[in-house]
Amino acid sequence: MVIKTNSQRALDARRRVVELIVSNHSKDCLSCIRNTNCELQRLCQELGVREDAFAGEKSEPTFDTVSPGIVRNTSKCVLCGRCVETCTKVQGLGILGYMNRGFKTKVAPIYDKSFADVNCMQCGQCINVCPVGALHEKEEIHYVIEALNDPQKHVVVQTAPAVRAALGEEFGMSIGTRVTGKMVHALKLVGFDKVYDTNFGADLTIMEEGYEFLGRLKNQGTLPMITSCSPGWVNYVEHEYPDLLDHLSTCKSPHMMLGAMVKSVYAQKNGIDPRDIFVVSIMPCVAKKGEKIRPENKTAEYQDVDAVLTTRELAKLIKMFGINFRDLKDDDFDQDLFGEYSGAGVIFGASGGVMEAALRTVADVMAHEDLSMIDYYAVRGVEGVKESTIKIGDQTLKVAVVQSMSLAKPLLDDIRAGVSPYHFIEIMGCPGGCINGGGQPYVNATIRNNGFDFKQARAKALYEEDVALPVRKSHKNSQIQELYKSYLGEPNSEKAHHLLHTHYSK
Ligand code: HC1
Ligand code: SF4
Repeated sequence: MVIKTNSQRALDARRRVVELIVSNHSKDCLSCIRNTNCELQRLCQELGVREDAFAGEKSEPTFDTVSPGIVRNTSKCVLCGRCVETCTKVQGLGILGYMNRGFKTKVAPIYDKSFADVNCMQCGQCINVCPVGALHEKEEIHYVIEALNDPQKHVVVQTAPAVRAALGEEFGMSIGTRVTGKMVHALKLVGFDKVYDTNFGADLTIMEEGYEFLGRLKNQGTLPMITSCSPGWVNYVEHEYPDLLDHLSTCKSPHMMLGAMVKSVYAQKNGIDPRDIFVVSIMPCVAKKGEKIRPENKTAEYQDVDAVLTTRELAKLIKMFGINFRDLKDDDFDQDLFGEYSGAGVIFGASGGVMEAALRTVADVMAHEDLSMIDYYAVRGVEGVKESTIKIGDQTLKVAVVQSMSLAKPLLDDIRAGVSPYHFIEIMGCPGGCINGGGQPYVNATIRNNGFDFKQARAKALYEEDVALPVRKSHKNSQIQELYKSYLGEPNSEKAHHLLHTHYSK
């Protein structure tokens, strides 16, 4: 059989299908969030769709803007079902499905409810696979620009580990290009008063979480302990396994910890009223938009983080400010107070990174020495369930690492049944960890379908930064040591608990 894919009939049929999709699609392309990065726009261009061939009635759209992180606009939806498949198979949740029939067909949570009223974990994985503007993050750029233009505000920005491994893609660079220095330079040109790295917060998290774990081991506390830095995962466990909340570390996530430090220590040292400080977190994550407004994360009457921009939003901000990103020279993060970070902090952004970072510190503390073991290869990798058994002195630790809820579920069921063999588990909400968060640059279907492992490429960029750093263990970060000496006291002290720990709701 000879199949002709480019005959007149085949081209006409393809164009006709696209014209039918377009007939029920909102045409505000110029102001659409996916303008110039829309798979439907590209198809129209490739197939030469030049007119609205079937203009007429349109189905009734739903606009859901209620949840903190995600907007759903069905007037843009092409009913491809990628989001339905992702939520069901990757997260095992099935929040999205088809409702109605024929012309009225819609992709929606049950009864067309808002994401805010169902058990959506706000991971944003559905956004990442959406080919059009039907699902996207709730933008916060305007708040940031407002703060930058307010003479009363002192605006501090911090960047998550995974952002540097993907931001370059928004400027035509290949996947996996590390752009740490250019990103810092761009943020300084935008006009932020201070540019810090969330990696410092990650080192602080390891101190608090590492000692929390050691405390639980010593005092027969609840084990396995599970990491708590992925807010999508925290939403999931609150909704689906509320009986397991005691297993979660009480540590806030690194960017919330750094936010709390900026509004306390930094404010004091610089003589600024914390209410005049505006903290912006640049995150690869959509769920962090909701995390920053959780009342449990407040240390005073104000929020410790005021705005969260995704990696995609940061790229827009840089473009809006007319900055030629590709030609920028490298610049360094501000060095005062929170400028130093270890390799352990950097690898947080890849699945297994938090566990490896914790082990680098926990093992040293348990062994009472500076161990030469730094690389825990068994917990690395962006796929599947990883586990490892580590012997430190006469103690044996069994740890596991998973990412995405479909992989986490069996481990959680084992804990619930009382048969989990682990002491410590890292769980991240997104497949591959933060490098593939719901706020990262879109990887279009052509690249995904070609089998290119974009998660691995981004993770590699982080592990390369780790080995290039002089300090690779969080507790060796001299500014972390100074922070405990001059302000926090011991890890898990009362002060540390007040500022750096949180609780969860059933
Ligand atoms: Fe993450 Fe984290 S690593 S949660 O995956 O603990 O988003 O990158 O910023 O806070 O450090 C995300 C990334 C990020 C926090 C850190
Ligand atoms: Fe499902 Fe995550 Fe999308 Fe919510 S954000 S609908 S949990 S894929």
